[in-house]
Amino acid sequence: MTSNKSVLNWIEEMKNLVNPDHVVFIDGTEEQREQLRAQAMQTGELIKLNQEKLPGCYLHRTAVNDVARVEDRTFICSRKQENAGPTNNWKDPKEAYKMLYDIARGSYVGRTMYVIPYSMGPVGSPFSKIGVELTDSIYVVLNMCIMTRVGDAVWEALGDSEDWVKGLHAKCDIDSEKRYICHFPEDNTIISVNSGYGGNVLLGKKCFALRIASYLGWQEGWMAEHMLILGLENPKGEVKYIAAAFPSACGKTNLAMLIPPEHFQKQGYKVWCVGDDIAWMRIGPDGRLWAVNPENGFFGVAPGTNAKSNPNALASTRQGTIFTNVVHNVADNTVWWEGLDKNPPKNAVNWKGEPWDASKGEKGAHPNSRFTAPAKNCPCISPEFENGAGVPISAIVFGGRRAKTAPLVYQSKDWNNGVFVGSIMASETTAAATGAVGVVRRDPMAMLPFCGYHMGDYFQHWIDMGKKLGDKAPKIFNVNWFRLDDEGNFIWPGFGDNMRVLNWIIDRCEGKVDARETPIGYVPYAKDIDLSGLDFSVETLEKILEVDPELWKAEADGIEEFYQKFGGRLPAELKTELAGLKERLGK
Ligand code: GTP
Ligand code: SPV
Ligand code: MN
Repeated sequence: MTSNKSVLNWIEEMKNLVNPDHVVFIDGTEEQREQLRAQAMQTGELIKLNQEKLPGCYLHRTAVNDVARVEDRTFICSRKQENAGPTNNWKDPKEAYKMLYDIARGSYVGRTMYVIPYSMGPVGSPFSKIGVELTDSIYVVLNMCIMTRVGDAVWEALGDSEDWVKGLHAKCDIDSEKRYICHFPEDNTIISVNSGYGGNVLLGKKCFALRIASYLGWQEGWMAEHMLILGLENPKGEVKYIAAAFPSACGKTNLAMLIPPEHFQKQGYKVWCVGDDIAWMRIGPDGRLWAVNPENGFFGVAPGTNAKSNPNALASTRQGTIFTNVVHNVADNTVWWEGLDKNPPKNAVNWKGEPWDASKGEKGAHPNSRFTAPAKNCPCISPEFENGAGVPISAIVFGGRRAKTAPLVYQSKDWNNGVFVGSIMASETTAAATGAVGVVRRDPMAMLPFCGYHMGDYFQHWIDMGKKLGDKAPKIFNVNWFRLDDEGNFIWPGFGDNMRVLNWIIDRCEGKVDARETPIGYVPYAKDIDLSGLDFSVETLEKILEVDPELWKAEADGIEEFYQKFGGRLPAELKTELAGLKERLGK
């Protein structure tokens, strides 16, 4: 418990609003978690899985209308509309509070208010930040206990400080018409109503660690990014760190935990996972950029995860994990999803809770079904995972799903050009958010749904960070694992083989390889990507390294149109970069 006045006053205020029958403080102990699991099993909120095969694992199903983030119902409630910028939905904070309080009023009657004190980053580290989430969902409590550091130690670290983030979550009736995910960056406040889906309700994650934190980072001179962090160890035992931003369901968890192809393993290469979704980055005392993963677990996409594509993620889910919206294999009380193996269970229940027969062609797991797994389960978790000072970043990598246009990998010319490369990112949409899937949209730095302020100011912040970093700035790259052939198949094998590209990236950072200059940046010579042990021809590699000037001319038009949105808040440096690209393309 806490005696922090700012916390107690706010809890009192919220209690009066939502009117719970009981209030329970989450203390972080296993005993309390076990009690909550027992309660959730009684109501059907959780299904206990086969404890021999999956110890400590549970299955949960969300409401069928509540399976992904809702970007059209997510709002940045800055006092001035212009500060939310053209890429965010905005509501006036006064009106938003009134609307949300009207929805949440009395909604905890007959329910319990759980008070979750949590730390983003190791508890007590100077770079960590504290939040308090109020929720009426045991599922949220148990997920937060995996995804963040929860418990009494957090109250101790907070002391009587007023520097913490308020989060109110109310399930209400899971009414999708009254679902709102609202952020008040100037008040350090988040309110989420009428949802029970992870990204909308685990308020430490996208709401705090990206939307609120990106705003705080802008104010305080650091960066909160939608990035994985990995360490690449070479045969000499040297580890270089890479941070990479890909949009939702575009391969961060997979890359963060990759297992190098045998040829590289034998030489002694190894990948260490520091984080799979979010990076908080600051300039360290040595002038370099240092990154921390503020989370404590993985909220990963289940479909496609298997012993070949991502054995480390699969291993992470074998104990203490909550599965959401996957198939229930009733025969042995385990779980299944598309792409786990080629043997869908016979006696099974789909993500909606209905009897399911794979042979009828309908998917059993929701495409955005997820696992919530403790980071410490991951066989390749980095020894630096708990290090509050973070790890020094050598390279920043952007990437997305592009069937054409973007080559397998290229390097930007310098920091400002790299910010340009990040700002023009485009990717096909996925099932991680509601709405159409497979439509190409601009998603700058993979932050389109997560930037808590004006995207033009965000670009400027990136430019300014580069000025401060000077020649210690990480090198910036772009990758695309998703080029398609004429039949619609992925050309590049991806997954573990992406290691071959990471090696080129590190070699470039160390000035060890030459590259070919193109209008968009530096592209590898095919001979410099090590294809040993892979059945993949140099000709095909050359094809996916091509930069087609005609496609890029059309791309430049698209960028120009996109940039117009930002008006006077588009940094002059990015206008210069666009002009430079057009000139190099002969436009
Ligand atoms: P969020 O958790 O939503 O932020 O997603 P993420 O970026 O962590 O994506 P994740 O690693 O879970 O990958 C999502 C899907 O992308 C997986 O189901 C894979 O099928 C696919 N994927 C990941 N890496 C590759 C790759 O290298 N090549 C191909 N073709 N597909 C990939
Ligand atoms: C994403 O959509 O980028 C995720 C999952 O990582 S969620 O927590 O729903 O945002
Ligand atoms: Mn994500």
